[in-house]
Amino acid sequence: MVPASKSPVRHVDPEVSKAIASIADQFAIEGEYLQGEEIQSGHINATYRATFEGVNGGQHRYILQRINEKVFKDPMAVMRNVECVTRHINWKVLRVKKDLGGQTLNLYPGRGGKFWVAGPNGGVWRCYNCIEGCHTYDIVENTRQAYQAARAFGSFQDLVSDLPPEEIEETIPHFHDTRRRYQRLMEVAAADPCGRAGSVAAELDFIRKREADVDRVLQGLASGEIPQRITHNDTKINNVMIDEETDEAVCVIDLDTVMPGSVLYDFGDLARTATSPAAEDERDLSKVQMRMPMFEALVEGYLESAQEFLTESEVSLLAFSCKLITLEIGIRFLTDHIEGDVYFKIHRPDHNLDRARTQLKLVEEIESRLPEMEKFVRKVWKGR
Ligand code: GN1
Ligand code: MG
Repeated sequence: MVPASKSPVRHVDPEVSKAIASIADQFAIEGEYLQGEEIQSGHINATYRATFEGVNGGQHRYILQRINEKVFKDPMAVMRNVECVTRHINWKVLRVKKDLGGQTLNLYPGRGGKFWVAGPNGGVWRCYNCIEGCHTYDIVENTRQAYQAARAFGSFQDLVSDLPPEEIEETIPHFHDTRRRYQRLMEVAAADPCGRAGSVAAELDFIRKREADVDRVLQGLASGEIPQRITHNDTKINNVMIDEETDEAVCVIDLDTVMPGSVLYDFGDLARTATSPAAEDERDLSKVQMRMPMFEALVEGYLESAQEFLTESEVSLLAFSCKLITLEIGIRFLTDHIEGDVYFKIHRPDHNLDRARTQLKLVEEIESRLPEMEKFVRKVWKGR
């Protein structure tokens, strides 16, 4: 049995399999289609893995993904960014970082000469190579995975650091604008379109008490104290492929939100998803914890690859960023619950509420450990 820590992959029924085959047919990939599976861990796009038998008998796997156009209002801008980022990373890995010879993400050309094709019912589909010999994890199993994932996201930030900013479009404006996220939650709660706000009064209250936190990084960005950089912006632990034998991080995936931002959001979101032993939607809140050994491994891995470019002001907010981003994602899940589940995919009733509660519990856990976390960051930073 696949342990719960690994992201689930599901068999699909014959009709869906046929649809996957016909989308795959439109991309320049070799061989005969054998089967399709659904990769279920993302909350936004629809993602499938297709297995093909090549002409000389070997099997090759590909990732087919439909961009969610409700979330990404301009899918072409997403594709332009992804093309630019994958090309740049491929160049840099080969010509600058000569040591990183591992697997990288590549788009396959499609019928019509673009890196995307239109689906039968509309929609924009693209095809990536499958990073082989790897898994993604929804829950970190050991400190090596945490260290490796953090080091990989630091390297990723380094790889994209010299992309021309004018080439990168803002695919979702104000993505990590925590003040706007906060305000939007309060507006939605006041409008209460589905009659759900009354039952989440305690959660709303919890968030109101932390209102001052939402401006801290934004103010630093506005004053220039915190540099704006090109960042990943969706650094969940399951967005890094980890070698199933060595636990080495091989490749960062999910490039749709690569945009100008702050490295703090990237580090914070990784800590949100890598420190707790509980799933993002765990209902038993007693399982939600901030595991210090995991946090420490993240700090060590991240500083290993990012210390060259990080500034003092960024490092001083690393621990706080874990609280901030967890609060932000809690706000977003709660907003979506009150609005009637219009943004994140759900798989059961009150799924977004469960996710929001898990985040808020983690915020509390992080708060109780924050001095310890800050002390550890300072120690590693000074000792480097
Ligand atoms: C979404 O697609 P996925 O699952 O990697 C979301 C992130 C959230 C995350 C919460 C474009 O990411 O911002 O942090 O869910 N992506 C978008 O799990 O909104
Ligand atoms: Mg993802």
